[in-house]
Parts: sequence; structure tokens; C-alpha cells
Amino acid sequence: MMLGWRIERNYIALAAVDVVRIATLRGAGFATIKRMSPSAGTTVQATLSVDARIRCLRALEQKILWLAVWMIHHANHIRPKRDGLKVGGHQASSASVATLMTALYFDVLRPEDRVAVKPHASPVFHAIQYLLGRQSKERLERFRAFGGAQAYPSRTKDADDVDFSTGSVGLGVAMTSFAALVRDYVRLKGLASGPVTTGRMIAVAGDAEFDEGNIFEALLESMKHDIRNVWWIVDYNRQSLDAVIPDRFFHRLDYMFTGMDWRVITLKYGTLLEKAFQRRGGDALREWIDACPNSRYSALAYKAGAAWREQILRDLGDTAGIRELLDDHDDESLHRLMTNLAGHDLESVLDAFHGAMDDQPTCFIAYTIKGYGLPFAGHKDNHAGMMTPEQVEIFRKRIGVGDGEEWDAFASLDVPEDELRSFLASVPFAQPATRRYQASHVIVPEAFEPPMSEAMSTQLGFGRILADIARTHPDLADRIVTTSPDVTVSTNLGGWVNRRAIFDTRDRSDVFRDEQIASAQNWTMSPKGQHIELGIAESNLFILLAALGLSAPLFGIRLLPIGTVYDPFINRGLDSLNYACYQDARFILVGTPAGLSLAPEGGAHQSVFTPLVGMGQPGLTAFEPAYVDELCEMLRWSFEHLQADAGGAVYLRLSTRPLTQPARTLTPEIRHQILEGGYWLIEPGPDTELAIVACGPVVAEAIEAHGQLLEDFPDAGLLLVTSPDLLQRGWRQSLTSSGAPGSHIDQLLNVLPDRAGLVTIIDAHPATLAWLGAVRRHRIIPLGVERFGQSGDIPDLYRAYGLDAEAIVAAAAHLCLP
Ligand SMILES: Cc1ncc(C[n+]2csc(CCOP(=O)(O)OP(=O)(O)O)c2C)c(N)n1
Ligand SMILES: [Mg+2]
Repeated sequence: MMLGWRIERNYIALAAVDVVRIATLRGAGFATIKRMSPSAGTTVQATLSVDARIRCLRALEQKILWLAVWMIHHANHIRPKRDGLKVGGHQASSASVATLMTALYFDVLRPEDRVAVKPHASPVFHAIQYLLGRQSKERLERFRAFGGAQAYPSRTKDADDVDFSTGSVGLGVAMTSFAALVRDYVRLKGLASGPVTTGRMIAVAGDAEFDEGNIFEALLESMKHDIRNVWWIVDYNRQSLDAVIPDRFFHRLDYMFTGMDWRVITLKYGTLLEKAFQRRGGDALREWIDACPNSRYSALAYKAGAAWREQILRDLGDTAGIRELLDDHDDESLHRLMTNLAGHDLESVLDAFHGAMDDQPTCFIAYTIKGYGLPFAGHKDNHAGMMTPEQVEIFRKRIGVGDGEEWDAFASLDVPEDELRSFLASVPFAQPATRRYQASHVIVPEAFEPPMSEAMSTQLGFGRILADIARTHPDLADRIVTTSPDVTVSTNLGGWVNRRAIFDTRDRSDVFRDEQIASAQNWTMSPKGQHIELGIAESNLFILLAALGLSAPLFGIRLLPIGTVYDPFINRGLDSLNYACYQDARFILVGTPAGLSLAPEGGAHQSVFTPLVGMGQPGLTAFEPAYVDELCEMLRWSFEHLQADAGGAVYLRLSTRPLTQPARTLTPEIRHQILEGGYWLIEPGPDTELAIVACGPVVAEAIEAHGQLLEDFPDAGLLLVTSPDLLQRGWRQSLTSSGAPGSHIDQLLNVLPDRAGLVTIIDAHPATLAWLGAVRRHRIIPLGVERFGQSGDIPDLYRAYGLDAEAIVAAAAHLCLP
């Protein structure tokens, strides 16, 4: 139990645009609240007694709990249903966090602060925004319905200004830490100034989110990068989805945070319990609660008054003072006392938040009860529990919401409407301010010059192009930020890093350099650096890319993030990648090296189905170049795509296999086709029976096979696919939009006679290209990799897995010869 943070004094919290002076909330004094609106420059002034403030906040706390309960009830029991599905919603999770959210949104937050709200508090978040006039009643009525308020807060789908999407537990929490890193990145470079650079990044987390390892990966990284101004507020209700969680865990959590230089503030007991502890027998009562197993406490919280009395009498009946304490409480007030945890005690919560005004990262562990104030409080099965219509009716009457006033923001509260309205108008978070920025466009050159070399891999080409951009396109380069989970050098970012250095919040010299030890790599760190080096945790890479990729809307500064990762280890961070895309973050992901073509490194490093990830992941456009001049086009396009209104993120799958580069200057038409998804490397003749379709570095085998097949198929063509993803998407869309011109792949394959056969080949799962047979109903044999890889050289591996010229020739013969 730790309450040392409780400071019985006046707070004076100063921020650039926000002056808040609050006399201690426990005293009888008055609070003067004076706030300057940062954008409008107007001054909203309200002078309210502390009691009046607390009265308003309590009224709002009750209102948001009611609205959350009602929103879910309405969606499940009142709104007509068409499909027999349970709509769901989380009344217990919402009740658990109502006090914390009230304190945050109606008192503590400033417009520049950003919050990741735990997924199952979505109804509470929407209710708060409704009271602040930022959410419509219609959308609340359509909670979890098409076009209505989303089940889990969504940046892109919700209309009420969600800062960070949540849903997959753990990721939103980590996002706040990486967003803080990005905030400091733009601040330290002088790209942004003012309140946007001082905003706090706050996660309101469920306690079970801390079972997710990604949180601890992010915590480690937060320490390495000296993250500031981050709060993680844990709704410690000791329940997850299935059950009550074990007792031992949270003592450990404390150590983990303090070990990472975070401050931990534990909010355990509320004011009633604190008072009770001062009485005779109070120490014993506190010890009893401290020792009470989570499950027992939860069960008693569910059973309520008489059960508390019985249990305490049984355990502490002989302790002096306990009987008197029990006698002084009827069942209802005993229940209120025993469930008076600090996470439901508004004053305790406000004190704690206002007491942490410096920039040290802080974890608040707020003891709460899942379902607090509702009939299933503490019940282990309450996660998906739903109040019955009768229970909702009783609750409605108990808190005095009138029949027909269920959606009314101001009705049936202890506070007069005028007073509440003026209070709401004075809430710091409610002040007009830009919260979604439009960033100016970074100009992208018309073309990048492909590096000169006869034989080169796409990975090497990528490194050269980037280093060249650093040298010859400084304005563009200034906005590029690269990052990698400990594979910077081995993914060929070394040249770029040598030119643009490593980002750190402080200057740190490269000791090897200072000691004059020869190294190809300059590892100097400073706030000027443009590469963020991460430890080996791919999930962190994707969440950092999510944060960097939202720098424009969050901080008003356009960054062009590029993250490199070994292609197979994309799978390690898939959910985080999905999370980044779900929020419409804009970044370039470079997966390299990829496929069997990595050869000697073996099966644990050879990716097999990542192109299918590229095709299947919404919000991500995937390319796989064969040649470096194609990659130049793709990169240039990507920098534009990252900035376009209807743009998105990009995935480039690259290889370490050196290939002879074609001596050519790309025509505008071919440049265009590369970005449409493919082009004829060798045009088919009018009467061909065969086309080879290749993607990526196996183009070499396709060219070889094409040469061998010319005798039998003199008109054979070779189609080079640069993006299975774009081709497939274009084709699919053309099927459902009548009157639209045929898709790019349709036009490409249109030149083939109906009887022609296709042999497709990719160093990845054959399904990536197998669908091409459906475009114009050509017969097809798709070649590719379906088994785990292994060590070998390219000839051996390509032969063993059917990727060599011989396999292509055999497939062509099987397909086209009688
Ligand atoms: C990655 C992931 N796995 C599983 C789930 C399903 N799930 C939803 S809530 C939940 C438990 C949440 O418990 P907690 O975080 O403690 O939230 P609260 O008790 O506040 O509802 C689980 C397992 C999920 N949303 N995300
Ligand atoms: Mg929980």
C-alpha cells in the first residue's frame, strides 16, 4: 500500500497555455481555474468552489457510467436486430474505469495530450465525447452498428477524435510510449514547437494487458530512449476475460517499472477506508484486506454487505475495535466502505494525477472493481456480462434517470444544468484546439537515379538509393526517418546512417571512432540523427512505425518513415503491423532479405508467405522488385503515397541475390506499368501458347527458361510482376465496377490467346500468383515454395523447391505440349 504521494497542499501546475491552480481538493477552500484556449486565444474562466467542482465531476462520473450502461443495453435489447447475433459491449469493464476517465477527461487532460483508451472502455469514451459535444446521440444509438460508435475506439472509423485505436490488448499501451518518442523527435529537431511538443501520452490500460509481452518490450525501449511525459494508468480490477487474476503479479509489476526508471504510484484505498484505518482495529482491517486473495475479495464484492460482515467477523471478530466498526455500518454502508478502492475515489485519483506533473514516465496502478456499482460487480464472469432489462430499470430508477430521458446529457443530476454546462465549458480538454493536423507536403523528385552497377541485389540497391537521397535530395532526406530492430547494417541501411546518424535525445559520441578503431559504420548519436535504432523486437518496430507514420496528424509534421526487418520476422510483429495499418499510419516497410534466395542462411530465415501478407493486409501496398531501377520507381511512388489523402503504407520485399541489371532507360510507359503491378519484360508474339510470369529475383530463371523454350514456343512472352498485390486488387475491383476499363492485369493478359498457358514463378508461396489463371481463364501452373526452406546455394535450393529454369520448362511442357 502506498499513499506517500498524497500531497496535502496546493497544486500549481504550469504549462504554456494552461494555468491551473487548484486548492487542495480535500480542503474547504476555493479553486480558481483559469485557462487560456491555445488556438482561439479566448479565456475561459470559471470560479468554482472545490465542493462544486467535485459535485460536477461526480455528476459526470455517474452520467458517463449510466450512458455506457444504457448504450450497451440499447444496442442489445432495444435496437431492432436482424441477424440473431448478440451485439455485446462491456458494462463491467466500463464501470471499472468510469472514475479514472472522469478525472482524466473532465479535469486533467489538456488538448495536446493523447490517450489510448483500453478497448473495453469504448462506451465510456464515447459517452465522454458526447457530453463534450463531440459525439452525436445518433452514433451512440448506433453503438456497434454500421456507421455508429465503434466497439473499440478507432482513429479512422470513429467520428469523435480517437487518438490511438485500441482493440488488440497491449498494443495501444505501447503506442503511447512510441508516440512520446516521435513527439520528442520532432521537438528536438525543431520541426515542431508549442503545446504539441509537451502533450502527455497516456494509456488507460486494463490490467490483463500486462500479460502481453509487447508491453514489456516497449517498456525496455522506453528506458533506452529516455521517454518522457508518458502515463500508463492501470485499471487494476484484478480480472481479465475469463477469471480473477493471480495475486502475486502486481507486486512484481512495481519492480519492473521502477527498474526501468519509471515512477509507480499505487492508488489502493479510498478516503472512506483510509478513515476506517485510523480507528481502533483499523490496522487489522488493512492487513486483512492486504492479505485477502483477489478471488475472495472479488467474490465478497459481488455478494455485498452481509457477506463482508460474516467474513470479517469470522476472521477478525476477536480483534479489538472490529465489532464496533462493523456495528457502525449497516450492510449497505459496509459494502460501500469495503469496496472503497482508490480507483473509484475521485479525490484520490485527482490528487494522484495532479501530483505527477513533472515529465517522469509514470505508471499509476489504480485498484478498482470490475463492474463497480453494477449488479455483477466483482463476479468472475462479468466481462461479457450484461445487465438484464430489469436490472437496468432498477439502476435507472436508483440514480434517478427519468423514463424517456435516457440519452439526456443533463437530466436527473444533482447539479443544475447551467452549472454543469459552464463547468464543461471550462474543462481544459474541451477548449478549442487543433487535435488533427494537416502537414505540409514534402516534395518528392520526379525520379531517382538508379545506382550504376552491372550486378546488384535489390537490397544493395535500396541502400545505395537511400544513401544517394541523403546526398542529393536534402529536403526530402530531412523528413525521412529510418528504424530497424537491430538489423540496420545487415539490411543495408549503413550508408544512410553514416550520412544521417543515429537519433538520441542526447549527444553521444561513437567511442570506436573516438578510439580510432576502424569501422565502416559511424555510430554517432544526437538529436540531429535520423535513424532510430531499436532492440530486436519486431513488434516495437511496427508500433514505432505506427507512431512515426501518424506524426502528420498527431504533431503536424510530415515524416517519411522507413523500417527495415528481415522478411521472415515480419511474422513476429504481424499484429502490430496490422495495428499500424488499422490506424492509417504511413510508413515504408522493407522486408529484406526474403525467400529461399537467402540460400545459405537456411530455413529459419527464409520467408515463404510474406507476399500473401502483403496482399492480405489492408492499408498496405506491397511490391517485390526484380531490378533496382524498378525499386527507384517504387520508392519515389511510396514517398508520394505516404502523403496522399487516400494513400497508405508500403511494403517492399527485397532480396540479397545479386542479379545482372538490364541496361535500359525506363520509358514513361514502363515506369507507369511498374507501379500498376507488372509489365512485359519480353512481349509475347500474337500467336503464343505460353507466357512465363515471374516476380522478384527468380526473374533470372524465368529468362533462362524463356530462352530454352523459344524453339517450341517462339512467341512466348515473359511477364514481370512487380506487385501481385496491386494486380490482384485492381482485378478484383474491376470485376465489381461495371463499365470501368479492364484492370491492368486484364489488359496485360488480353494479348494472349485463350488457349495460352501461364507458368508463374515466385520465391514465395505459389498462391501469390495462382489467381492469375482466373483473370482471362488461362490454364496455369503456379510454381513457388510451400515447404520450409533449408541451407544450400541457390542452384541446389531452386532445384529442390522447383524454382529453377528446368522446373519452368517442365511446367510449360506439361501445360502446353500434347
Ligand atoms: C491480443 C488480444 N487477445 C485477446 C483479446 C480478447 N480479450 C478482450 S478483453 C480481454 C481481457 C481484458 O482484461 P483487462 O485488460 O483486465 O480489461 P478489463 O478487466 O478492464 O475489462 C481479452 C483476453 C483481445 N482483445 N486482444
Ligand atoms: Mg482487468
